[in-house]
Amino acid sequence: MTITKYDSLKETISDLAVSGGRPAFENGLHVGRPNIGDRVKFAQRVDDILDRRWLTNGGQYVEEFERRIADLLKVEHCVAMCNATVGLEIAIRALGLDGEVIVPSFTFVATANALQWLGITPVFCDVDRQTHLLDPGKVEQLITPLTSGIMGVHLWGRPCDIESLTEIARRRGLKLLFDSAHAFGSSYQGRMIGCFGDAEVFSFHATKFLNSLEGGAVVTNDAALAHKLRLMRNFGFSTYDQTDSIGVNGKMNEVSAAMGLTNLESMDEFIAVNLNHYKQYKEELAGLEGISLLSFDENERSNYQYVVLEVDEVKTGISRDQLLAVLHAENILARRYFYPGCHRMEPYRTLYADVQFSLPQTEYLAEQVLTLPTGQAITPEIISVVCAIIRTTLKNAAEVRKLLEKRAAGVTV
Ligand code: T4K
Repeated sequence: MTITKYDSLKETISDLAVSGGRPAFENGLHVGRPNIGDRVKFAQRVDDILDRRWLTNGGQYVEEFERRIADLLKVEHCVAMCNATVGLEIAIRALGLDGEVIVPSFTFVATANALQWLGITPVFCDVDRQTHLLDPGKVEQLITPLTSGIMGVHLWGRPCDIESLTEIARRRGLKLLFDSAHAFGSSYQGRMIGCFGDAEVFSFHATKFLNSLEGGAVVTNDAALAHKLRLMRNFGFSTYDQTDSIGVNGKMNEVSAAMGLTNLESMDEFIAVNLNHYKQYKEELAGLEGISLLSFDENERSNYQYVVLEVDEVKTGISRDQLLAVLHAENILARRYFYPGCHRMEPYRTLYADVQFSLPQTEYLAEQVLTLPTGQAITPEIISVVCAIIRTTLKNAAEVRKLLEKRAAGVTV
């Protein structure tokens, strides 16, 4: 990654690419660049797969990947999937969810899509402004006779209020499923995420800190559910040529499992890198009025895979979107995950047009949050430049704002 300006930054507006300066990076600096473990080990595994000509359907690497995950998380059953979206769909179906399921809107759209795809109504619940996670008090208010379950999302790898959600689900006779796509390697009250609710679903997509190229897994302590998940993942086959139930193709292939296994061996290293990056961002952005970095509970394990910034426009003098425009001009491709919230995306915007009024915290956060690059592909030097650009922007907020507003109004500047 070529950095074009570092020593020369004087924190004046002319330094910024939005005002005609050179972009800080020659190429796009992405959020979600994959972490890659030992390439030699991966290549050996791929060779072995090719030599044995066993590419998918009950392969030995998938079985090993499942075993290793179950051991690591101390959960009874792990069922690897081709991705987390299909994992969610299979888990939802295997749990027998129907009618309405309560979910946050402040999440990746796959969470809601998995329900809607199966003809289940995602009932959008607001989140807590501090934690960004499902607000259990509000969950309770949304339960109706049609509600069959609650789906919590451990957004950014930070666990939901599992204790309260478990209590509500038990008391109201509801299923509890967790979309744990972000939370592999995180813990809650000292236990690894994966042991909670009726089941939890992980993503090992390329952009996750631990990837299997594409991939996912459903984990559960319920043996009967695990059996169902395995059948549904493989068209419903219970024997060589007989199906027991309806199923789809949700299988993980052997090359994905080889990548997952290889990356599992470097998992601690990836987390250490993320943690160092997180600490550096925190230190270099400290004291900037109106900018706050989402924190993690230091008594728990976290994967630190998302660096989440909240931009308070009133205090900074510049909106999140204006800061984003500045960063993009520098080739820093920060993302506004999870803007605008599922409820403002189709088909939900049309189907549930009024729901926005009951989601004030989601609406607020969707306008404030920005995620910054981290992971193995990022270096301390890169972070220093990203932070210098943010500091420069805030220091010159009024001027930058004026410039961007004029440009938006079509005035040549
Ligand atoms: N639930 C939650 C809460 C989730 O966040 C997700 C997925 C799911 C469920 C479903 O999991 P999967 O079915 O995917 O296993 C990306 C990912 O595709 C998605 O997996 C992830 N969450 C979501 C948060 O991010 P996009 O639409 O932002 O992807 P895209 O193509 O814009 O890529 C993101 C960035 O990563 C880009 O800046 C480019 C960079 N990138 C991406 C890939 C694939 C790379 O540098 N290399 C790569 O190979 O959804």
